Amino acid sequence: RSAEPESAFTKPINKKIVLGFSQVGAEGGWRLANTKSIKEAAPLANVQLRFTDAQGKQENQISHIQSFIDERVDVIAFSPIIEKGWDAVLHRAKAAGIPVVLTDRLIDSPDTSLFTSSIGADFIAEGNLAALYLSQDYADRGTQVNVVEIQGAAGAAPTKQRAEGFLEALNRKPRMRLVDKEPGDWTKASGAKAMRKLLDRRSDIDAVFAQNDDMGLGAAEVLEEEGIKPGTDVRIVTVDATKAGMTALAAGQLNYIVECSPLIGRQLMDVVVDIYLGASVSKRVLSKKIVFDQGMAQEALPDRVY
Ligand code: GYE
Repeated sequence: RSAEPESAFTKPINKKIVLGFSQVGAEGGWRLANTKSIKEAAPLANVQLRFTDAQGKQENQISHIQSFIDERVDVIAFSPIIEKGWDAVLHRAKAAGIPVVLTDRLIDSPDTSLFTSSIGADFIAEGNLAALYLSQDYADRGTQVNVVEIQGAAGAAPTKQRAEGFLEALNRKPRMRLVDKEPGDWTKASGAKAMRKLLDRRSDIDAVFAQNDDMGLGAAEVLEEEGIKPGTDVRIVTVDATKAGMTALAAGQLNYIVECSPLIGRQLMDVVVDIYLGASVSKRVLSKKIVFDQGMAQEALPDRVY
């Protein structure tokens, strides 16, 4: 289940294609697996990867992209830390004739000619599924269910779209109510901090939606410290399905995880090679997902590679 989608590797390409890639950072298990997947896929496709790590800062990503333009790489790819503020640098890439591929996250710009393709998950659907699976568990409950949300970093596509998708689906269920939310920054520590604040503000929390596993794990730890059993007294749903998340799910501390696969390296290289050769590529390439419950997590854990 966790293997990457099949593709025609190794690629029959005569020249090394130079790909400049700017990564978000190394904020957690998902990101590390994503980096590994991209680094492993590049040589299989005869792609020479210039990998840079923006350490969570947009200004770093913009200067990486500018250097890739100056070096005249064949293709630029990056995972935009936040949605806005890319137009100027991407116009320069376009003017230089260098195609751009977005990975994982998206940009918010009216000019869709600024990138050739984007590869990643449907964040709105992830949010929908998190709400719908959670509400299943309360189908028989007659009273209001108080749900809180721990969000990812402000301004990022998954933060906005997971929140949107979650609220939209939760609002379809009469007794489910989003009563409070707190921002995090995708890390376990930020999830713990957010959970503490939420518990300080109210004592009637039934369920938590954490926008990624790491933040959900931080929240679970805080609940535990407060004598509240995560997964039982307070139900938790998260997104990602990293090994750490799946371990906690299998142990009953989480209730559901919506998978968001970081293993998109091969899909990226396929698109890069196609663009380089001049073939037409899809504007949007979706990564795969499934939803895990506790039993499924136990089954899937032994083969989990990230
Ligand atoms: O869910 C989170 C990571 O952009 C989809 O970034 C990605 C998110 C992922 O920090 O764990």
